[in-house]
Amino acid sequence: MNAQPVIIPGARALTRQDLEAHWMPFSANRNFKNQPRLLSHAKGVHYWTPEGRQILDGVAGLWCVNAGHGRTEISQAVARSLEQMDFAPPFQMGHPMAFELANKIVEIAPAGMDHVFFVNSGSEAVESALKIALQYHRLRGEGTRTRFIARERAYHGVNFGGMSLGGMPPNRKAWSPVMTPGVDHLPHTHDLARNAFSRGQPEHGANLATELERLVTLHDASNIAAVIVEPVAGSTGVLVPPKGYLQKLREICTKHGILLIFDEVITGFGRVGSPFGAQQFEVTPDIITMAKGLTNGSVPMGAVLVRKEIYDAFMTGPEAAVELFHGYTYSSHPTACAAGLAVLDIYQRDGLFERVRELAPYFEDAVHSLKGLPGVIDVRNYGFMAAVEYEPFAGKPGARGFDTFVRAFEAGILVRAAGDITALSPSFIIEKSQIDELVDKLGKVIRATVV
Ligand code: PXG
Repeated sequence: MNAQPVIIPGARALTRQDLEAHWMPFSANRNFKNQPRLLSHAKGVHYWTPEGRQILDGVAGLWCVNAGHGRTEISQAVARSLEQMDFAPPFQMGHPMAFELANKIVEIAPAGMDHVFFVNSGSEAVESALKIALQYHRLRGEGTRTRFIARERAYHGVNFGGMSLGGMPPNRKAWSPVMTPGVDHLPHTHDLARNAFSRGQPEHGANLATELERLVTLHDASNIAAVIVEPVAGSTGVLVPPKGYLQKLREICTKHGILLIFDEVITGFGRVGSPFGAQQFEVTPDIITMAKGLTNGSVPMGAVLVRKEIYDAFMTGPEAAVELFHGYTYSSHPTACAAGLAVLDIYQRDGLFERVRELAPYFEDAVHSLKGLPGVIDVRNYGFMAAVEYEPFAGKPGARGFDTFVRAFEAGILVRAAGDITALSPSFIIEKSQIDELVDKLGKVIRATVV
Protein backbone atom coordinates (compact mmCIF):
# COMPACT_ATOMS: atom_id res chain seq x y z
CA MET A 1 0.00 0.00 0.00
CA ASN A 2 2.88 2.38 0.68
CA ALA A 3 4.85 1.43 -2.41
CA GLN A 4 6.76 4.32 -3.96
CA PRO A 5 4.87 5.72 -6.93
CA VAL A 6 6.68 6.18 -10.20
CA ILE A 7 8.05 9.67 -10.65
CA ILE A 8 7.77 10.42 -14.34
CA PRO A 9 11.31 11.24 -15.50
CA GLY A 10 11.69 14.36 -17.57
CA ALA A 11 8.22 15.66 -16.72
CA ARG A 12 8.26 19.39 -17.41
CA ALA A 13 8.26 21.50 -14.30
CA LEU A 14 5.59 24.20 -14.23
CA THR A 15 6.89 27.74 -14.58
CA ARG A 16 5.52 30.74 -12.67
CA GLN A 17 3.62 31.71 -15.83
CA ASP A 18 2.03 28.25 -16.09
CA LEU A 19 0.50 28.79 -12.68
CA GLU A 20 -1.17 32.08 -13.56
CA ALA A 21 -4.43 31.09 -15.26
CA HIS A 22 -5.81 28.92 -12.48
CA TRP A 23 -7.57 31.11 -9.88
CA MET A 24 -7.23 28.86 -6.87
CA PRO A 25 -10.13 28.45 -4.40
CA PHE A 26 -9.81 29.51 -0.76
CA SER A 27 -6.11 30.15 -1.37
CA ALA A 28 -3.54 32.91 -1.10
CA ASN A 29 -2.96 32.86 -4.88
CA ARG A 30 0.06 35.17 -5.08
CA ASN A 31 1.77 33.59 -2.10
CA PHE A 32 1.20 30.10 -3.52
CA LYS A 33 2.30 30.95 -7.04
CA ASN A 34 5.51 32.46 -5.71
CA GLN A 35 6.24 29.39 -3.57
CA PRO A 36 4.10 26.56 -4.98
CA ARG A 37 3.24 23.47 -2.99
CA LEU A 38 2.40 20.96 -5.70
CA LEU A 39 1.30 17.37 -5.22
CA SER A 40 1.52 14.82 -7.98
CA HIS A 41 0.96 11.33 -6.60
CA ALA A 42 -0.80 9.72 -3.66
CA LYS A 43 -0.90 6.26 -2.14
CA GLY A 44 -1.97 5.07 1.30
CA VAL A 45 -1.34 7.87 3.79
CA HIS A 46 1.20 9.65 1.61
CA TYR A 47 1.40 12.28 -1.06
CA TRP A 48 4.45 12.89 -3.23
CA THR A 49 5.54 16.19 -4.71
CA PRO A 50 6.55 16.32 -8.40
CA GLU A 51 10.19 16.26 -7.23
CA GLY A 52 9.51 13.00 -5.41
CA ARG A 53 9.42 14.32 -1.85
CA GLN A 54 7.16 12.17 0.38
CA ILE A 55 4.54 13.96 2.46
CA LEU A 56 2.64 12.25 5.28
CA ASP A 57 -1.01 13.24 4.83
CA GLY A 58 -2.31 14.28 8.25
CA VAL A 59 -5.66 15.54 6.99
CA ALA A 60 -6.96 12.84 4.61
CA GLY A 61 -6.66 15.32 1.75
CA LEU A 62 -9.26 17.73 3.08
CA TRP A 63 -11.11 15.58 5.62
CA CYS A 64 -12.26 13.25 2.87
CA VAL A 65 -9.85 10.44 1.91
CA ASN A 66 -10.95 8.33 4.87
CA ALA A 67 -9.87 4.97 3.40
CA GLY A 68 -6.49 6.24 2.25
CA HIS A 69 -5.25 7.24 -1.19
CA GLY A 70 -5.02 5.22 -4.37
CA ARG A 71 -7.53 2.47 -3.58
CA THR A 72 -7.60 0.36 -6.72
CA GLU A 73 -11.08 -0.97 -5.89
CA ILE A 74 -12.37 2.59 -6.37
CA SER A 75 -10.45 3.41 -9.53
CA GLN A 76 -11.44 0.09 -11.11
CA ALA A 77 -15.11 0.59 -10.23
CA VAL A 78 -14.99 4.11 -11.64
CA ALA A 79 -13.28 2.97 -14.84
CA ARG A 80 -15.79 0.14 -15.33
CA SER A 81 -18.69 2.48 -14.77
CA LEU A 82 -17.35 5.08 -17.21
CA GLU A 83 -16.93 2.42 -19.88
CA GLN A 84 -20.39 1.04 -19.29
CA MET A 85 -22.32 4.32 -19.13
CA ASP A 86 -20.70 7.74 -18.92
CA PHE A 87 -23.86 9.61 -18.00
CA ALA A 88 -27.52 8.97 -17.34
CA PRO A 89 -30.09 11.77 -17.02
CA PRO A 90 -31.21 11.89 -13.39
CA PHE A 91 -34.56 13.63 -13.97
CA GLN A 92 -37.46 11.26 -14.71
CA MET A 93 -34.86 8.54 -15.46
CA GLY A 94 -32.67 6.36 -13.28
CA HIS A 95 -29.82 3.88 -13.25
CA PRO A 96 -29.43 0.94 -10.86
CA MET A 97 -26.33 2.16 -9.01
CA ALA A 98 -28.11 5.26 -7.70
CA PHE A 99 -30.74 3.11 -5.99
CA GLU A 100 -28.12 0.65 -4.73
CA LEU A 101 -26.02 3.42 -3.22
CA ALA A 102 -29.05 5.04 -1.55
CA ASN A 103 -29.87 1.66 0.01
CA LYS A 104 -26.29 1.21 1.22
CA ILE A 105 -26.32 4.63 2.87
CA VAL A 106 -29.64 3.86 4.55
CA GLU A 107 -28.16 0.56 5.85
CA ILE A 108 -25.57 2.46 7.89
CA ALA A 109 -27.82 5.44 8.72
CA PRO A 110 -29.55 6.08 12.05
CA ALA A 111 -32.83 4.16 12.36
CA GLY A 112 -35.75 6.00 10.77
CA MET A 113 -33.61 7.98 8.33
CA ASP A 114 -34.28 6.21 5.12
CA HIS A 115 -34.38 8.41 2.01
CA VAL A 116 -31.40 9.89 0.17
CA PHE A 117 -31.24 12.83 -2.26
CA PHE A 118 -27.97 12.99 -4.24
CA VAL A 119 -25.97 16.13 -5.03
CA ASN A 120 -22.34 16.88 -5.94
CA SER A 121 -20.80 18.57 -2.91
CA GLY A 122 -21.29 19.48 0.70
CA SER A 123 -22.40 22.98 -0.27
CA GLU A 124 -25.10 21.58 -2.52
CA ALA A 125 -26.17 19.17 0.20
CA VAL A 126 -26.74 22.09 2.55
CA GLU A 127 -28.72 24.12 0.00
CA SER A 128 -30.84 21.07 -0.78
CA ALA A 129 -31.49 20.36 2.91
CA LEU A 130 -32.69 23.93 3.44
CA LYS A 131 -35.09 23.72 0.50
CA ILE A 132 -36.41 20.37 1.70
CA ALA A 133 -36.95 21.77 5.22
CA LEU A 134 -38.87 24.80 3.92
CA GLN A 135 -41.10 22.80 1.62
CA TYR A 136 -41.71 20.11 4.25
CA HIS A 137 -43.25 22.68 6.57
CA ARG A 138 -45.25 24.23 3.74
CA LEU A 139 -46.65 20.86 2.70
CA ARG A 140 -47.85 20.30 6.23
CA GLY A 141 -49.63 23.65 6.36
CA GLU A 142 -46.91 25.35 8.40
CA GLY A 143 -45.58 27.63 5.67
CA THR A 144 -44.75 30.38 8.16
CA ARG A 145 -41.79 28.29 9.33
CA THR A 146 -39.12 29.97 7.22
CA ARG A 147 -36.40 31.03 9.63
CA PHE A 148 -33.17 29.09 10.13
CA ILE A 149 -30.99 28.96 13.19
CA ALA A 150 -27.32 28.11 12.84
CA ARG A 151 -24.29 28.74 15.01
CA GLU A 152 -21.31 31.04 15.23
CA ARG A 153 -18.11 29.44 13.92
CA ALA A 154 -20.12 27.11 11.70
CA TYR A 155 -19.19 26.20 8.14
CA HIS A 156 -21.91 25.05 5.80
CA GLY A 157 -20.27 25.58 2.43
CA VAL A 158 -20.12 28.51 0.10
CA ASN A 159 -23.46 28.85 -1.64
CA PHE A 160 -25.89 31.57 -0.63
CA GLY A 161 -27.89 29.58 1.91
CA GLY A 162 -24.95 27.80 3.50
CA MET A 163 -22.89 30.97 3.57
CA SER A 164 -25.72 32.80 5.35
CA LEU A 165 -25.91 30.05 7.94
CA GLY A 166 -22.16 29.92 8.33
CA GLY A 167 -20.46 31.66 11.18
CA MET A 168 -17.09 32.51 9.67
CA PRO A 169 -16.65 36.28 9.73
CA PRO A 170 -14.56 36.61 6.50
CA ASN A 171 -17.12 34.62 4.52
CA ARG A 172 -19.95 36.76 5.87
CA LYS A 173 -18.19 40.09 5.45
CA ALA A 174 -17.74 40.10 1.68
CA TRP A 175 -21.31 39.22 0.75
CA SER A 176 -23.18 40.75 3.64
CA PRO A 177 -25.90 42.50 1.55
CA VAL A 178 -27.07 39.30 -0.11
CA MET A 179 -27.23 37.08 2.94
CA THR A 180 -30.42 35.01 3.13
CA PRO A 181 -32.77 36.84 5.49
CA GLY A 182 -34.24 35.22 8.57
CA VAL A 183 -31.14 33.55 9.98
CA ASP A 184 -30.02 33.69 13.61
CA HIS A 185 -26.89 32.27 15.16
CA LEU A 186 -26.54 30.39 18.41
CA PRO A 187 -23.32 31.04 20.31
CA HIS A 188 -20.44 28.74 19.43
CA THR A 189 -19.31 26.29 22.08
CA HIS A 190 -15.58 27.06 22.13
CA ASP A 191 -14.66 27.96 25.71
CA LEU A 192 -10.92 27.99 26.25
CA ALA A 193 -11.22 29.41 29.77
CA ARG A 194 -13.14 26.38 31.02
CA ASN A 195 -12.45 23.60 28.54
CA ALA A 196 -8.84 23.97 27.32
CA PHE A 197 -7.02 20.65 26.82
CA SER A 198 -10.22 18.61 27.04
CA ARG A 199 -9.92 15.05 25.86
CA GLY A 200 -13.04 14.15 23.91
CA GLN A 201 -16.23 15.99 24.80
CA PRO A 202 -15.70 19.02 27.05
CA GLU A 203 -17.46 19.19 30.41
CA HIS A 204 -18.76 22.74 30.16
CA GLY A 205 -21.22 24.30 27.77
CA ALA A 206 -24.34 22.13 27.44
CA ASN A 207 -26.34 25.12 28.65
CA LEU A 208 -25.43 27.07 25.54
CA ALA A 209 -28.09 25.00 23.79
CA THR A 210 -30.77 26.72 25.85
CA GLU A 211 -30.00 29.89 23.87
CA LEU A 212 -32.25 28.21 21.32
CA GLU A 213 -35.17 28.66 23.72
CA ARG A 214 -34.44 32.40 23.76
CA LEU A 215 -34.61 32.56 19.96
CA VAL A 216 -37.85 30.56 19.97
CA THR A 217 -39.33 33.02 22.46
CA LEU A 218 -38.12 35.92 20.33
CA HIS A 219 -39.45 34.72 16.97
CA ASP A 220 -42.11 32.21 18.00
CA ALA A 221 -41.68 28.56 17.04
CA SER A 222 -44.28 28.93 14.29
CA ASN A 223 -41.73 30.95 12.28
CA ILE A 224 -38.73 28.64 12.66
CA ALA A 225 -38.03 25.94 10.07
CA ALA A 226 -34.82 24.31 11.25
CA VAL A 227 -31.68 24.40 13.34
CA ILE A 228 -28.46 23.34 11.62
CA VAL A 229 -25.22 22.37 13.34
CA GLU A 230 -22.13 20.33 12.62
CA PRO A 231 -22.00 17.68 15.38
CA VAL A 232 -18.28 18.53 15.65
CA ALA A 233 -17.49 21.84 13.91
CA GLY A 234 -14.59 21.01 11.60
CA SER A 235 -13.40 23.91 9.45
CA THR A 236 -13.27 26.45 12.25
CA GLY A 237 -10.91 24.30 14.25
CA VAL A 238 -12.49 21.10 15.61
CA LEU A 239 -15.02 22.33 18.16
CA VAL A 240 -16.24 19.25 20.01
CA PRO A 241 -19.79 19.44 21.41
CA PRO A 242 -19.90 19.75 25.21
CA LYS A 243 -21.43 16.77 26.99
CA GLY A 244 -25.22 16.93 26.75
CA TYR A 245 -25.27 19.86 24.28
CA LEU A 246 -26.57 18.03 21.20
CA GLN A 247 -29.16 16.19 23.31
CA LYS A 248 -30.48 19.54 24.57
CA LEU A 249 -30.72 20.93 21.05
CA ARG A 250 -32.68 17.84 20.03
CA GLU A 251 -35.09 18.18 22.96
CA ILE A 252 -35.80 21.84 22.24
CA CYS A 253 -36.29 21.23 18.51
CA THR A 254 -38.68 18.36 19.17
CA LYS A 255 -40.64 20.37 21.72
CA HIS A 256 -41.21 23.19 19.19
CA GLY A 257 -41.65 21.23 15.95
CA ILE A 258 -38.36 22.57 14.56
CA LEU A 259 -36.33 20.30 12.26
CA LEU A 260 -32.79 19.48 13.39
CA ILE A 261 -30.21 19.24 10.61
CA PHE A 262 -26.80 17.74 11.26
CA ASP A 263 -24.23 18.86 8.71
CA GLU A 264 -22.06 15.73 8.67
CA VAL A 265 -19.95 16.61 5.63
CA ILE A 266 -16.88 16.05 7.83
CA THR A 267 -18.22 13.88 10.67
CA GLY A 268 -19.98 11.42 8.35
CA PHE A 269 -18.45 8.14 7.21
CA GLY A 270 -16.53 7.16 10.29
CA ARG A 271 -14.53 10.24 11.21
CA VAL A 272 -15.93 10.20 14.76
CA GLY A 273 -15.95 6.40 15.13
CA SER A 274 -19.51 5.60 13.98
CA PRO A 275 -21.01 5.86 10.51
CA PHE A 276 -22.40 9.28 11.47
CA GLY A 277 -21.98 11.64 14.41
CA ALA A 278 -25.70 11.11 15.02
CA GLN A 279 -25.00 7.55 16.16
CA GLN A 280 -21.80 8.39 17.98
CA PHE A 281 -23.47 11.14 20.03
CA GLU A 282 -26.76 9.23 20.23
CA VAL A 283 -28.84 12.09 18.87
CA THR A 284 -30.96 11.49 15.79
CA PRO A 285 -31.58 14.59 13.70
CA ASP A 286 -34.28 14.93 11.02
CA ILE A 287 -31.89 15.61 8.15
CA ILE A 288 -28.20 14.76 7.63
CA THR A 289 -26.02 16.36 4.96
CA MET A 290 -22.94 14.48 3.78
CA ALA A 291 -20.22 14.54 1.10
CA LYS A 292 -16.40 14.07 1.31
CA GLY A 293 -16.02 10.53 2.75
CA LEU A 294 -18.99 9.29 0.73
CA THR A 295 -16.66 8.74 -2.23
CA ASN A 296 -13.38 8.89 -0.29
CA GLY A 297 -12.87 12.22 -2.06
CA SER A 298 -12.37 10.43 -5.38
CA VAL A 299 -15.34 11.79 -7.33
CA PRO A 300 -17.40 14.81 -6.25
CA MET A 301 -20.60 13.71 -4.55
CA GLY A 302 -22.84 14.73 -1.69
CA ALA A 303 -26.18 13.62 -0.33
CA VAL A 304 -29.05 14.59 1.93
CA LEU A 305 -30.50 11.89 4.16
CA VAL A 306 -33.97 12.48 5.59
CA ARG A 307 -36.38 10.86 7.98
CA LYS A 308 -39.22 8.85 6.52
CA GLU A 309 -41.80 11.43 7.70
CA ILE A 310 -40.12 14.12 5.63
CA TYR A 311 -40.04 12.06 2.43
CA ASP A 312 -43.62 10.92 3.03
CA ALA A 313 -44.82 14.52 3.40
CA PHE A 314 -43.67 15.12 -0.20
CA MET A 315 -45.27 11.96 -1.60
CA THR A 316 -48.72 13.45 -1.79
CA GLY A 317 -50.55 15.13 -4.65
CA PRO A 318 -51.00 13.70 -8.16
CA GLU A 319 -48.71 10.72 -8.77
CA ALA A 320 -47.42 12.14 -12.04
CA ALA A 321 -46.42 15.48 -10.49
CA VAL A 322 -42.80 16.32 -9.65
CA GLU A 323 -42.71 16.55 -5.84
CA LEU A 324 -39.49 18.53 -5.32
CA PHE A 325 -38.47 21.13 -7.91
CA HIS A 326 -34.81 20.68 -7.25
CA GLY A 327 -31.88 18.64 -8.55
CA TYR A 328 -28.65 18.91 -10.52
CA THR A 329 -27.56 17.59 -13.91
CA TYR A 330 -25.01 15.50 -12.05
CA SER A 331 -27.22 14.33 -9.16
CA SER A 332 -26.51 10.61 -8.71
CA HIS A 333 -23.92 10.66 -11.52
CA PRO A 334 -23.01 7.05 -12.39
CA THR A 335 -19.27 7.66 -11.91
CA ALA A 336 -19.86 9.04 -8.43
CA CYS A 337 -22.28 6.22 -7.55
CA ALA A 338 -19.71 3.64 -8.66
CA ALA A 339 -17.11 5.31 -6.46
CA GLY A 340 -19.52 5.52 -3.52
CA LEU A 341 -20.46 1.85 -3.74
CA ALA A 342 -16.80 0.79 -3.85
CA VAL A 343 -15.96 3.07 -0.93
CA LEU A 344 -18.78 1.86 1.32
CA ASP A 345 -17.62 -1.71 0.59
CA ILE A 346 -14.10 -0.85 1.68
CA TYR A 347 -15.28 0.84 4.89
CA GLN A 348 -17.30 -2.23 5.78
CA ARG A 349 -14.88 -4.95 4.62
CA ASP A 350 -11.88 -3.36 6.32
CA GLY A 351 -13.81 -2.35 9.46
CA LEU A 352 -12.49 1.17 9.10
CA PHE A 353 -15.04 2.91 11.34
CA GLU A 354 -14.22 0.41 14.12
CA ARG A 355 -10.55 1.12 13.49
CA VAL A 356 -11.15 4.81 14.24
CA ARG A 357 -12.82 3.85 17.51
CA GLU A 358 -9.92 1.55 18.41
CA LEU A 359 -7.14 3.99 17.50
CA ALA A 360 -8.83 7.17 18.77
CA PRO A 361 -7.34 6.82 22.31
CA TYR A 362 -3.85 6.39 20.81
CA PHE A 363 -4.38 9.42 18.56
CA GLU A 364 -5.69 11.36 21.58
CA ASP A 365 -2.61 10.57 23.68
CA ALA A 366 -0.34 11.48 20.78
CA VAL A 367 -1.87 14.90 20.10
CA HIS A 368 -2.10 15.76 23.80
CA SER A 369 1.65 15.20 24.09
CA LEU A 370 1.90 18.63 22.39
CA LYS A 371 0.51 20.28 25.54
CA GLY A 372 3.17 22.46 27.11
CA LEU A 373 4.98 23.33 23.88
CA PRO A 374 5.63 27.05 23.39
CA GLY A 375 2.55 28.98 22.28
CA VAL A 376 0.17 26.01 22.50
CA ILE A 377 -2.97 27.21 24.30
CA ASP A 378 -5.22 24.22 23.61
CA VAL A 379 -5.27 20.68 22.27
CA ARG A 380 -8.64 19.03 21.64
CA ASN A 381 -9.80 15.93 19.85
CA TYR A 382 -12.64 13.57 19.04
CA GLY A 383 -12.40 10.38 16.99
CA PHE A 384 -9.94 11.08 14.19
CA MET A 385 -10.27 14.86 14.47
CA ALA A 386 -7.87 16.99 16.47
CA ALA A 387 -6.78 20.60 16.80
CA VAL A 388 -3.82 22.40 18.29
CA GLU A 389 -4.49 26.07 19.01
CA TYR A 390 -1.75 28.70 19.33
CA GLU A 391 -1.35 32.08 20.92
CA PRO A 392 -1.59 34.34 17.83
CA PHE A 393 1.44 36.38 16.73
CA ALA A 394 0.94 39.88 18.18
CA GLY A 395 -1.31 41.90 15.88
CA LYS A 396 -1.37 39.22 13.17
CA PRO A 397 -4.29 36.88 13.68
CA GLY A 398 -4.01 33.72 11.57
CA ALA A 399 -0.34 34.25 10.66
CA ARG A 400 0.94 31.66 13.14
CA GLY A 401 -1.45 28.97 11.90
CA PHE A 402 -0.45 29.60 8.28
CA ASP A 403 3.27 29.73 9.12
CA THR A 404 2.94 26.40 10.95
CA PHE A 405 1.16 24.86 7.96
CA VAL A 406 3.85 26.01 5.50
CA ARG A 407 6.76 24.83 7.68
CA ALA A 408 4.95 21.54 8.36
CA PHE A 409 4.76 20.94 4.62
CA GLU A 410 8.47 21.66 4.34
CA ALA A 411 9.01 19.16 7.16
CA GLY A 412 7.08 16.49 5.23
CA ILE A 413 3.60 16.54 6.77
CA LEU A 414 0.32 17.90 5.42
CA VAL A 415 -1.82 19.59 8.07
CA ARG A 416 -4.62 22.16 7.77
CA ALA A 417 -4.58 25.72 9.06
CA ALA A 418 -7.79 27.22 10.47
CA GLY A 419 -6.77 30.62 11.75
CA ASP A 420 -4.23 30.05 14.53
CA ILE A 421 -5.21 26.42 14.77
CA THR A 422 -3.64 23.36 13.20
CA ALA A 423 -6.24 20.71 12.40
CA LEU A 424 -5.42 17.02 12.01
CA SER A 425 -7.77 14.44 10.49
CA PRO A 426 -5.82 11.46 9.18
CA SER A 427 -7.05 8.63 7.01
CA PHE A 428 -8.42 5.70 8.98
CA ILE A 429 -5.67 3.38 7.70
CA ILE A 430 -2.92 5.36 9.42
CA GLU A 431 -0.62 3.20 11.57
CA LYS A 432 0.40 4.04 15.13
CA SER A 433 3.97 4.70 14.01
CA GLN A 434 2.67 7.15 11.42
CA ILE A 435 0.57 8.94 14.05
CA ASP A 436 3.79 9.24 16.08
CA GLU A 437 5.64 10.61 13.06
CA LEU A 438 2.89 13.14 12.32
CA VAL A 439 2.77 14.45 15.88
CA ASP A 440 6.54 14.34 16.32
CA LYS A 441 7.12 16.41 13.18
CA LEU A 442 4.37 18.86 14.13
CA GLY A 443 5.95 19.19 17.58
CA LYS A 444 9.33 20.02 16.02
CA VAL A 445 7.70 22.65 13.79
CA ILE A 446 5.93 24.20 16.81
CA ARG A 447 9.19 24.27 18.81
CA ALA A 448 10.99 25.97 15.93
CA THR A 449 8.39 28.76 15.65
CA VAL A 450 10.00 32.19 15.70
CA VAL A 451 7.66 34.56 17.51
N1 PXG B 1 -20.45 21.56 5.41
C1 PXG B 1 -19.39 21.25 6.17
C2 PXG B 1 -19.59 20.88 7.59
C3 PXG B 1 -18.11 21.24 5.60
O1 PXG B 1 -17.05 20.93 6.35
C4 PXG B 1 -19.11 21.90 3.50
C5 PXG B 1 -20.35 21.87 4.12
C6 PXG B 1 -19.05 22.25 2.06
O2 PXG B 1 -18.65 21.17 1.30
P1 PXG B 1 -18.04 21.38 -0.18
O3 PXG B 1 -18.01 19.97 -0.70
O4 PXG B 1 -18.99 22.23 -0.92
O5 PXG B 1 -16.69 22.01 -0.02
C7 PXG B 1 -17.97 21.56 4.24
C8 PXG B 1 -16.63 21.58 3.56
C9 PXG B 1 -11.22 23.12 5.90
C10 PXG B 1 -12.19 22.93 4.79
O6 PXG B 1 -10.17 23.64 5.69
C11 PXG B 1 -13.37 22.27 5.04
C12 PXG B 1 -14.31 22.14 4.04
C13 PXG B 1 -14.06 22.63 2.78
C14 PXG B 1 -12.85 23.27 2.53
C15 PXG B 1 -11.92 23.44 3.53
O7 PXG B 1 -11.46 22.74 7.02
N2 PXG B 1 -15.50 21.55 4.38
